[in-house]
Amino acid sequence: MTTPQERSSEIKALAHALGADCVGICAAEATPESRAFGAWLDRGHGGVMKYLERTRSQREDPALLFDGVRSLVVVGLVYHDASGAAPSGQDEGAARASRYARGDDYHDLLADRLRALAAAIEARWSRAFEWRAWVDTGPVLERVAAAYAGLGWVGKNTCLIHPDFGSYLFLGVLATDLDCAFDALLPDQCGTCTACLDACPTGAFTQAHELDATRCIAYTTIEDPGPIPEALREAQGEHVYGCDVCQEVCPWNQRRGLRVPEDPLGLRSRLEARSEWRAPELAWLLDLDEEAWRASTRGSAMRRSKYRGLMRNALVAAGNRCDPSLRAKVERFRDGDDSMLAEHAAWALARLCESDG
Ligand code: B12
Ligand code: SF4
Repeated sequence: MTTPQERSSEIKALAHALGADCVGICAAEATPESRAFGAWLDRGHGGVMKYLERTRSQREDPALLFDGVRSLVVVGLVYHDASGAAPSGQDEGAARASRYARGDDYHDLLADRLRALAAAIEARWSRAFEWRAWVDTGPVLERVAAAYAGLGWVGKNTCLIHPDFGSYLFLGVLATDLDCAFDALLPDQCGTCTACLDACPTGAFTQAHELDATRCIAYTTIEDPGPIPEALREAQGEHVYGCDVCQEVCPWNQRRGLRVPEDPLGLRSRLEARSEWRAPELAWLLDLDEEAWRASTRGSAMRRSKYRGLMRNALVAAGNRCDPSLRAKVERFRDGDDSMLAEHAAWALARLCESDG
């Protein structure tokens, strides 16, 4: 007869063997932080991300995930790339694409590991059990689950920070009906530091631990297919896909002792940046047609913005570059038949002209 403690230890060992860099287990139940999600939505901070609203009750209370659910096994996969965790020096002419999206799509990679974990658990105890595996897209607040599973603490930038690995860590959840022993919350180690809150280009934090997603560059450049609000365009700078600023400035991602775990299964190497995305040339981006975009984003999380969204983002970056040599590339969009891109191009051209004079 396996005790809950033994089961938890064995599940963790299996998860590590399958490539997880860290793993913890928490109860599938509501917490004060999961309950706070509804109020966040009611304040309008979720913007057009209607999928959050549709699964609101489950996000507020993981006991509603499915009948009989008891334990959430939360795994983390580190995605520091070869350049390390410190801010990447930007090459001349390069725009900025966030780290998480520069390599192969982490959703596929991690979801595959979670399915393998479920199969390994079934094999170990020779019986089927109820489970669901999610990476990002499931109706569960992964950071809250990760904190309760003892993987780290939720920083002021709202990211889950692991004490050894920092916050460049993908999360995935295997929800099960198994009876497990649970891990404990770790202490919050942000102290008095406010580097992330101070550095956010768009002022997206309403307070420590709370983000108005509609102001975040990850939202405006990826999640929202509509126009970038004019008031946020200048602050977007040269970010063309998401943003890492509130993580780059975090001392927990910069310190010397930051660990990059071994990669025996070659998972992390698949997350490493593809050469064209490490420091994407703005001129190259503006020249991309849809077919070339499709080729260079095959199997990448970068598909989410769609071609049109990436071009919109690149036009804003061009407007912020003030480089007259980009004019002809931007004019292509002003004269095209997509009215949203034409408007962004006109905005950029007005700023390119300013830099001429
Ligand atoms: C919607 C979403 C977004 C939105 C909103 C983010 C936000 N901060 O609210 C946008 C598009 C802006 C976004 C941006 C990014 N995202 Co995102 N996103 C999600 C998603 C799908 C849902 C998150 C959500 O529900 N947000 C609503 C708020 C209210 O929830 P929350 O952020 O989880 O906030 C909770 C905590 O702050 C917590 N909390 C606060 N204080 C305390 C204290 C304690 C003790 C505890 C326990 C909890 C706690 O309680 C809040 C809930 O009430 C998750 C995947 C998932 N299913 O969870 C990924 C996820 C959070 N994103 C992720 C990533 C990588 C990013 C980006 C780095 C991508 C990028 N480079 O562009 C940025 C980071 C920006 C930032 N500072 O958050 C990772 C985070 C990994 C990590 N180590 O934290 C996740 C988990 C995806 C994954 N599977 O790996 N994202
Ligand atoms: S990802 Fe960038 S825009 Fe979003 S909260 Fe962090 S610093 Fe601000």
